[in-house]
Amino acid sequence: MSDARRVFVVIGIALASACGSSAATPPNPDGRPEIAVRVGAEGYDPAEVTAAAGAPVRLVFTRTTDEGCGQQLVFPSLDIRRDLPLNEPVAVDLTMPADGRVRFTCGMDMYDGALVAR
Ligand SMILES: [Cu+2]
Repeated sequence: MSDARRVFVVIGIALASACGSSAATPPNPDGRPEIAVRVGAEGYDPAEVTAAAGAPVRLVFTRTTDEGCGQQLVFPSLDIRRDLPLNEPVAVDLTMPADGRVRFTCGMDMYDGALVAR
C-alpha cells in the first residue's frame, strides 16, 4: 500500500468511528466522566482505568481489530454483557463501587481489564 493510500484508509477509519460515536453512544446528560478503552488483538488499552469511588462513570469501548476475541465484553460481577461491533464505540455506564475494583473481560474470560477506585 502506498503512503498516500494508507493516509486515506486511516482517515476513513477515523470518520467511520466518529459517525459510529453518535449512533452507538447514548447522550450523557449527567456529564459523567468518559474513559475510552481500545480493544485490540492483545486485549484492552489501557488495561486498567481509574475512577473516583462511588462516582458515576462511562467507559467507551472501541474494538479496532477482528483479530483476537474482543467481540464480546463482559463485566462478570455486574452481569453486564455487550457486543462490540468493529470500530463502533459502545458505552457502558456504571457507578464505581466504593470498595474498589470492577473487572472486565472478553466473552471467554481471556482478556483482563479493570476499573479501579482511586
Ligand atoms: Cu476471549
